[in-house]
This record gives sequence, C-alpha cells and structure tokens, in this order.
Amino acid sequence: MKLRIFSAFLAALFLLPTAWAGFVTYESAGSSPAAITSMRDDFRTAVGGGAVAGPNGSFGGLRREINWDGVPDALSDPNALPANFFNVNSPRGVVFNTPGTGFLVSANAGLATPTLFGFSNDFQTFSAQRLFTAVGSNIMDVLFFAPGTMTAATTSAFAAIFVDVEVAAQTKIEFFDENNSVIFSRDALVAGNQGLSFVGAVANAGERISRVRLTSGPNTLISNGVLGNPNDDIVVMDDFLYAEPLQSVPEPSSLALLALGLVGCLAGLRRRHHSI
Ligand SMILES: [Ca+2]
Ligand SMILES: [Ca+2]
Ligand SMILES: [Ca+2]
Repeated sequence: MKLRIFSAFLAALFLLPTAWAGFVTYESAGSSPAAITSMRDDFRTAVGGGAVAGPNGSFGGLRREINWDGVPDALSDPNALPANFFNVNSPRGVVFNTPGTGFLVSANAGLATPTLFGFSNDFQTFSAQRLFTAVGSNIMDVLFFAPGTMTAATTSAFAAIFVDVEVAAQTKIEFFDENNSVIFSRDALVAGNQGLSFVGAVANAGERISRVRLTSGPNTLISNGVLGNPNDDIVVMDDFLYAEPLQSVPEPSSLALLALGLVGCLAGLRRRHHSI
C-alpha cells in the first residue's frame, strides 16, 4: 500500500512541467550594424510583428522597440530622460529603474553637447543618432506595464544591443519572473572597441518575464565625457526589443494562496483583537 502511494507520488513528480524556463537565445557581435542585423531580424521574426513600426514603437501589436532616436533634445544629454518616458510621453509599456542617479540619451549632432556621450572613439550607433545609458551605475531594470497604464504586465521576449563590449562576462541580461527568481541570464558577446553586441531570448514554454536587468560592463558614465573610473570597460546601449507587455493574470493556484492568506490575516486580526 505504501509502495503504491510512493509510486503515485513519483508519477506525479514526472508529470509536473519543468520548473525552469525554456528560452531560445539570440546573440551576435561585430564591428558594424550590418554584422548584427541578421540576428536582430531573426529575433524580430521569432517574436512577430513585422519590420514596420506603428505609433509608440508598436510592431503589429506583437512587439515593441525603442531605438531612442525620437527622444526630443530637451530630454537628451545633458538633460536626464525621465524613467517613465516610455510609458507616459511615448507609452510603450516600460518603466526604468537604476541604483544610479538616472538615465541619459545621447545628443544629436550639431548641438553644443558632443554626440555619443562624448566618446566618439568608443561608441557608435546601431540606429542613428542616439544611444542610452544609466547614469552613475552599470545596472538598470526594465519593469513592464500594460502600455500607458500603471497595471503590471509581463513579456515573453526581450533583447538589447550593447555598445563597446570589450571584456567578457561583465555585460549581461537577466530575466526575472513574478516571484523575483532568475529565469534566464546571458553574457553579451565581446565585440571589441566600438563594436555592437546583440543579446536576447524568447520564451518557448509559456514563461513570463516580469523584470529585465541589464548590466553594462564594469564602468559607469557620470556625464558627457566623464567616466566613473578611467580604466574599466565602459558599455552603453542602443535598441531594446520586446514582446508586447500583457497584463498579468493570477493563476488559480495564486488566487487560492491569496484566499488562504486573507483567511490567515482575518484570523490574526481576530486574535489580536482578543488579546487587547
Ligand atoms: Ca572602447
Ligand atoms: Ca539609436
Ligand atoms: Ca568598452
């Protein structure tokens, strides 16, 4: 009898879906935009939505992209980019966060502020003319919302282009699920001085990404032409691509847990009430 229960338990274990995410990685690196364009196109095809952008960086309702190039001068270097620009000014369902002091989009040519954050011998664009970086930190997070709202959302795919990755294992993307567990992590490929690195992944078994963390090399940009330290590899970013953020729907099991939690809270309140 005990053996039969144990066998049933084992069978149930094997019937459970694999807990770890399945992601298909898309990555390439090279010295020019042309070197990574075919990988970018493969990622676009995998996520869907075609190659022609509609309003607010929407591709066919299936994918969003941010190339930074349409950000106005008034919100570009030396002026900070608001963290919620791409959910308020141009609603694309993402809000940024960083332990640093903010975000900067590089200046266009012909203005008082030098282009490419003042490092024209290190950076180039994938999409001209603007690049993007966190300020005073090499770490930033992307949080997802139903575009134009504060309703939390998740995505199923994300990719970014890093600029000037010269040292291995210092630049990476990480995906977190709704329980704040890492479900995907990948180092960007080294592209050499002024090179471009494409790195991204697409969920292939229904996994949902709640947060993306981007780590851009070991150095930081403080302001135009000024680094956090003179020696380490500085890395910035260009295009972000991601599947349309969709509002999170709690699973039945989560709802049951929530109900249990409420019952627990009520019981706790009643006990507290009695003890007063
Ligand atoms: Ca460099
Ligand atoms: Ca750009
Ligand atoms: Ca570098």
